[in-house]
Amino acid sequence: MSINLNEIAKQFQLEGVVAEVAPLGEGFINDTFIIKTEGDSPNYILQRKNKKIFSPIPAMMENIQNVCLHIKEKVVAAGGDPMREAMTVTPATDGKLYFLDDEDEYWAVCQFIDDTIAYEAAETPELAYAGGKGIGKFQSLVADLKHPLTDILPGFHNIRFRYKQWDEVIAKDPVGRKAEVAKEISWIESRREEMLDFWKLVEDGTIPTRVTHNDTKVNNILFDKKGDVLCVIDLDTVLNSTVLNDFGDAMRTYTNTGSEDDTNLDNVTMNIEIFKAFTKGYLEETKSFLTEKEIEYLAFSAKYITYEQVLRFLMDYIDGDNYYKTKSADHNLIRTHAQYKLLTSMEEQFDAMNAAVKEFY
Ligand code: GN1
Ligand code: MG
Repeated sequence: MSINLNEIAKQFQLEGVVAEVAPLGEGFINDTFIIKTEGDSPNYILQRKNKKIFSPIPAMMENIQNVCLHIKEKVVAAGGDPMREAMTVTPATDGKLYFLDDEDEYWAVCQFIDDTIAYEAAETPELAYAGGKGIGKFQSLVADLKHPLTDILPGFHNIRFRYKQWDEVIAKDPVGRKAEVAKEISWIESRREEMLDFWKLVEDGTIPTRVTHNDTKVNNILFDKKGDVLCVIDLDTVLNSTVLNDFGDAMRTYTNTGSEDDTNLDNVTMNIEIFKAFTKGYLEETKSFLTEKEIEYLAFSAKYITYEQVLRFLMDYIDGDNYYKTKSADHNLIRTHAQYKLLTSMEEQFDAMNAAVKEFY
C-alpha cells in the first residue's frame, strides 16, 4: 500500500502522540491497523472501510455512532464504564465520522480498549456461555434504539437475495469454474426450498425484525481478563434484521471444532457442548423478549447461517474471488468444503440442538 498511514492517522482527533501505525488482524473485508500512541494516551483502531461492500460509508458510520451512543447511555445508567463497555468512535479533525483520502478511500477510527482479549476460538463452555450472554445483552441493549438504521448492506443475510446473486453468477460462470464444482452446487440446490421457507417467515413478519449485529463471530467480542464480556465490536453490519442471524453466525464460529478454512475436514464438527453453553447464556439475556417463533427457529438459524456461508464462499469462488480476501486460488473452495462439513455436522445433531434450546428456554 503506497499510503502514508501516519498522515491518515493525523486526520483524526487523537489524544497523545502517534508512536506507530501497524497492521492488525486478518479481516476479510476491511484493512485494519492499530495506532499506538506514546505514554498513557489511548491506542486506536484505524480501518480503511471497504466501500465496494458497505455503501454508503458515511451512513454506515452514522449507524455505528448511533448504536455506540445508545449503548453508552445505558451503560452509564447502569453505573458501568462507557469507555470500556461500549465502542467509541473517534471523529476526524473536521468532526466527520470518517476521513476521505485523495484516492476516494474512506478511513475511520475507534478507540482501542486496553486489557481485553478477543478469542479466535471458543475453547471452553465457560467462554461460550459468556459469549452467549454478551450477544444476548447486546441485543437487549439495542432493542429500544429509536434512531432508524440505514440499510447499507441490502439483502445481507437474506437468502432470497443471495439466490438472486447466485443464479446470476451460475448463469454467467465468469471464470469457467462451474463445471468443476457440480457436486458443491448440488449441496446448495438441494436445500433451497428449506432455506426459503424459513426466510418467508421473516418476510411476512412471523419472525420479527430487530436491531441486530450480523457478524457475531467469536473474535468480535472483547472479554476482560476475568473472562467476562466487555463489549461487542465490529459494528459495520448493524442492521434491522432477525436476531436469528446473530445467534446463527455465533454458532457457526463458536461450535466449530476446526477452522473456517480447515483443509483437514476431520477437524471440523459441531461441538454440542459449546452449543449448549452459548444457548444457555444467550437465553438468560433474551428469553424475556424473544417470541416463541424466534425460539422455535433458534437451532435452525445455526444451519441457516452456515449454509449461507457455504453459498457465499462457493459463489465467490465461481465468480473469480471478488468479494473475500483469499490466500490461494482455491481458498474460497477450501472454505466452502470446511463450512459444508460443519453444516452436515449440525444437520446430524439437529435434534440435540433443539433439545438444548428447550432445556434453557
Ligand atoms: C466477513 O470481514 P469479516 O471477517 O468481519 C463477512 C462476514 C462473513 C465473514 C466470514 C461484511 O467478515 O459476513 O461471515 O467474513 N462480512 C461481510 O468469516 O461480508
Ligand atoms: Mg466484520
